[in-house]
Amino acid sequence: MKAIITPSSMLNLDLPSGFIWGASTSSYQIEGATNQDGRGASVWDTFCKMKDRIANGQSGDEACDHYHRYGEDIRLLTELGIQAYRFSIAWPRVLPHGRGAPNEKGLDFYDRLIDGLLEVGIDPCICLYHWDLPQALADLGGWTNRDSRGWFADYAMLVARRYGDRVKRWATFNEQNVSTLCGFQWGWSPPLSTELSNYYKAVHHQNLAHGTGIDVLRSLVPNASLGVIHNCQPVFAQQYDIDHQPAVELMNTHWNQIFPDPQILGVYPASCISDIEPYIMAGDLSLICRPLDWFGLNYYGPLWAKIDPSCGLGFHFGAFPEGSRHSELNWSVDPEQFKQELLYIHHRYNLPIYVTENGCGSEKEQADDNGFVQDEHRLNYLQDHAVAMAEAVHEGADVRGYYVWSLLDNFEWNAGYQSRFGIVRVDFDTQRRTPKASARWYAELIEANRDEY
Ligand code: IFM
Repeated sequence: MKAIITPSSMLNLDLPSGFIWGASTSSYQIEGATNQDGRGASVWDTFCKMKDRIANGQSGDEACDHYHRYGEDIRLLTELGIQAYRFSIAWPRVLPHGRGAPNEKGLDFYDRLIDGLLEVGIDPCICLYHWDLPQALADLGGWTNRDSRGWFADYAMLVARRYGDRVKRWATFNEQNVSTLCGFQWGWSPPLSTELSNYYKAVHHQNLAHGTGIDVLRSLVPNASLGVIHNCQPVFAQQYDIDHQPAVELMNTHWNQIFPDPQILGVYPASCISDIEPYIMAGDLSLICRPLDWFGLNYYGPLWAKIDPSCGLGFHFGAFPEGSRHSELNWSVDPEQFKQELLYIHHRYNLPIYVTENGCGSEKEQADDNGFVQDEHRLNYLQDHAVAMAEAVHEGADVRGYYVWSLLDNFEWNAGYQSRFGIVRVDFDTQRRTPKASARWYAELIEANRDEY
């Protein structure tokens, strides 16, 4: 193993040539303009209108107003020296009813964004689905309807034809585990279902949509680099309590494996196959398991699992051991586990890895009179994880790039605007953007480790 590198602001990580440094965002969390230029409603627009679902009754209606301020956001990316930018397309902005007539003004918006990025040499990476399903499709059963595979394929075709001449890096889905567990099992997010049959249908149909989406992108985007983004974390029994050990296997199946295993290995985990079998038709696995160019890993920290008979799958999030490292949001923090996870994903799936999200949230940070935030906690988190990633690379993990979550403070789903993940502060009254200490640090890190590719 190569020696590492005392943490300092000018950290030299000794990464392979061609390594890219990026930032990630998602459509509903930053765009705003939910009622403008013909955009249709998404399930999150509907959900945010429900009473007591989102902290302080907030919504993504305005968010970071990125729809109008994308030019300023591209300038920010440039000032920070960021080489690659991952964003998602809002499906209902380009297809207001989810299928049928496209919305030219919505398509134009992403043209402007992509062209603006390319003009300043930033590599765009499009994620097709970051949870904002068109409400019109949800009204037809959404992901519980097997037709969702075809809806997704048609949407992928529309945007691949439109942007595939300029955008080469594409992902089908972001964190299918989170959206299906929270939406179809734990009743936290749309469509608020807790029925097991709906959960298994949604899982299988999203897997089918992924495989079909990959085929569509492969056939329409010349020189495409295609992947999928998964939130995989190491799992331990709550507070290392042996009684909760059975929850670890459950969480590994449903959080970590139920999507990547069929997509990359061509099989569902043995522990859930009998539950999902009723929804599998002949040929489905070969539709799901399509060749990929990379694995997108979103890593935040270890998960602690507990047995919970009150929910259908029988497990839930448990508590981390007292006194262990955690963020201001009480998320478990352990950079060594990041290194282990990268090595594990490398060996299990044997694909180049991009870290497509890594970041640290807070509900406590305060800006000074100039809007500046001295976010030491985030800076330390990012630095420790950058070192852990480099160690994983030096031990053999094929990691090709890193995208911080997130460029901007944004709409953090059920937590509204009270949880902030940005390296750039957004004042939501004025929409003023101010890079935080972590953004300055990230810019220095990129400068010290950049490779022109
Ligand atoms: O904000 C989310 C993002 O949408 C998906 N990954 C985790 C982030 C932080 O919670």
